Amino acid sequence: MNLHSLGWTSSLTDAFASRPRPGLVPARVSREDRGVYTLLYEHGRFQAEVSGKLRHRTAARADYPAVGDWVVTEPGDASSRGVIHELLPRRSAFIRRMVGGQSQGQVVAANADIAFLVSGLDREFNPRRIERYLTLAWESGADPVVLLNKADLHAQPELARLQAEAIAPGVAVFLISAATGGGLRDLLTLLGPGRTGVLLGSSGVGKSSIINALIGREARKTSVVREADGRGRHTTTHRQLMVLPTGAMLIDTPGLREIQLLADEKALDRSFEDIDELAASCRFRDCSHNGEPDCAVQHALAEGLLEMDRYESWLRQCKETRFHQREQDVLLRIQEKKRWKTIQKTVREVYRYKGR
Ligand SMILES: Nc1nc2c(ncn2[C@@H]2O[C@H](COP(=O)(O)OP(=O)(O)OP(=O)(O)O)[C@@H](O)[C@H]2O)c(=O)[nH]1
Ligand SMILES: [Zn+2]
Repeated sequence: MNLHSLGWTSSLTDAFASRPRPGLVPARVSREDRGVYTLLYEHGRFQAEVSGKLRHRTAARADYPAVGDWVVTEPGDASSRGVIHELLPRRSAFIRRMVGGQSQGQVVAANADIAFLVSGLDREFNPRRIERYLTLAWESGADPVVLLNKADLHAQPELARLQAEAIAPGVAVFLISAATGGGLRDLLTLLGPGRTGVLLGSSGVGKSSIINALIGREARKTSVVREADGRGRHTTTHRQLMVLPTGAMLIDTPGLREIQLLADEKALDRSFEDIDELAASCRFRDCSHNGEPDCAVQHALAEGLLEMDRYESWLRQCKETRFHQREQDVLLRIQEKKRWKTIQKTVREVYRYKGR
């Protein structure tokens, strides 16, 4: 296996070259399981752990290696695990907020070229959910593509496609079926050899089934969706990067129970381009579109040019984003305070020492 077929790029060559040390090789994270990483590299795969030094230097959880990351390593052998010394710069990162309301994000998938936003057509189509995933995808740096899976279960799949296209302007929408294999060839054409896709979507939409269909065997466990609420059972418990027979790579992620935004307002504007464009015609530059006079957004709502549901979804996402930014500011201030305390303490100690 050569590095390029794992998605290696010339900017990674440069980043790696600036870390010259004999015996170190680049490798890509295929899986992480309680601190034990499975890495793919030129000569196959090996298991490794993060070096003590790297752990010490890494304060934020998002800066730890994640599935899809490129790392600088010292491969192990049959008797010992390898060591991960450094994380190479990411081209894209899909971040989700941690459970428990902490502001620190967790990287779900790194270095994906395409973010596949998967919905299942067996359930009622949820445009709001797609909008949320879209915002996250724009934020991540990967190109979003909407996958409407289980097309075999829908009476009018083309209608669903039109609906999806309407809420995701400019984004490709694929109708597929992991069960019949329909549409999968187009998906593979899009995701060429050496490229990486990440599958995102609620539990039960068929992410693992899609991978199995593409690999041609049961590489990932799947389970029947519960009848009562149409939800999956969270069969996928870990993230993994899989190499497909075509040479493309796919990262499967456990269904995110609730998607919390860790996006900035720029990404939001991209998901809601229509509202952003309207905003240019509001009387006030900083219009919040929530009652100001001569508001183009309110005008469009009144005229029926903008759907109320979409507007409300936008309002909700704005609120969340702002809430998160405030939270982030508070955290920064606390960190800054701590840093100052340490500096002051050191200064005091130095003076005390000098005074003796
Ligand atoms: N009819 C039909 N059923 C499908 C299709 N894709 C998946 N399924 C079924 O949907 C159920 C859930 O599929 P999974 O692949 O386990 O879903 P998942 O998104 O990986 O779920 P988690 O692992 O919980 O995140 C299984 O019973 C699959 O057989 C499809 O295209 N058509
Ligand atoms: Zn306005």
